[in-house]
Amino acid sequence: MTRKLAVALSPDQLRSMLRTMHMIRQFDLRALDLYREGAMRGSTHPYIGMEAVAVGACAALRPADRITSTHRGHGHCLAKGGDPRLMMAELLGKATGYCKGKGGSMHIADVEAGILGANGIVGGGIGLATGAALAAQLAGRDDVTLCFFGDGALNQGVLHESANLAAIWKLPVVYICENNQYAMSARADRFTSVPDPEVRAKAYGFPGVSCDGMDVMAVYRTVADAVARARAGEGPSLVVCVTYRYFGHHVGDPLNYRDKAEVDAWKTKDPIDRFQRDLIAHRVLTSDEADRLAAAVAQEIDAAVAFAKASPEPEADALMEDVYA
Ligand SMILES: Cc1ncc(C[n+]2csc(CCOP(=O)(O)OP(=O)(O)O)c2C)c(N)n1
Repeated sequence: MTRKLAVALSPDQLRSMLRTMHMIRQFDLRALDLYREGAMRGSTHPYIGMEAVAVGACAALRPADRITSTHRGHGHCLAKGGDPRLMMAELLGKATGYCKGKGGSMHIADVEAGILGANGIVGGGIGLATGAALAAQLAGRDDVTLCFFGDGALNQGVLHESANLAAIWKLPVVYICENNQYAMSARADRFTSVPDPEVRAKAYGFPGVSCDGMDVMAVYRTVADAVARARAGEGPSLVVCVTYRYFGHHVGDPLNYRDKAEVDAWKTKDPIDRFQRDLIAHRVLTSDEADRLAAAVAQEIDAAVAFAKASPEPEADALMEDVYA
């Protein structure tokens, strides 16, 4: 039996979501290669395995809506419409990158596209998202801000202060906790007081729900409800997406804190395979079309890497440009 698809989404939108999930996976696989071959400095935190969260959540948005992201931010950026060429150039520290090569993987932002920035500070996006929602409310706009953060950030004090204010002022923000089971090498059940952190929303007087973060349609439906509520002026929500990262915390993680059987068990729920199977079963695309779509994404990633590699380094004179407003 096939599972229900979201009626609110057209076949074109569903195909585009599958395409973006492939894009995120291939982008991050390539980022790992670039790091290992020495083309990239700093670090990279792969989003692989978690694609359904960013794509399902951003499918519930309008172009004028905003997001804040995390240190694991490539997926959020691509799901909100980020250009893989400018992202790849930023990873390689090139002048053509989103931040002219000064930000790198953890600071990609495109304010005009509503991507208010990745963030190296755990929980750093929470205050920004709440402020963006306040700005929208004060300006009388009806845009909504999605705030992505991890299960580790769930215990940062800024969430308490922000959630309380957002509740009092009924701000149009949706807090999306990506529970990928670990914060660095620590298991979420060892540092979070409750197994189902969505219950914490009750303390602020707004809804808290969890969903299967390996199922893009489940994420879409859950976040779409929260976004509709926020847009209608009814205030914030907390959505916990239960998911998993297939790779280490970052590219250099020795991964000595979890066993292969656990990883293999999560991979049987792979969000891309699952969505692709559902779309084929619902005749949204054929399996040949799915193969062609993945191949076209691979070409786009190749082109992004070629663009980044051929781009110039920033000039030394530009060092202080854009640093102070
Ligand atoms: C304020 C702050 N504390 C600690 C760190 C170091 N640090 C970087 S990522 C990370 C784990 C974050 O875990 P989580 O929020 O669950 O996100 P995930 O990496 O699982 O996506 C930590 C502790 C940091 N960058 N910022």
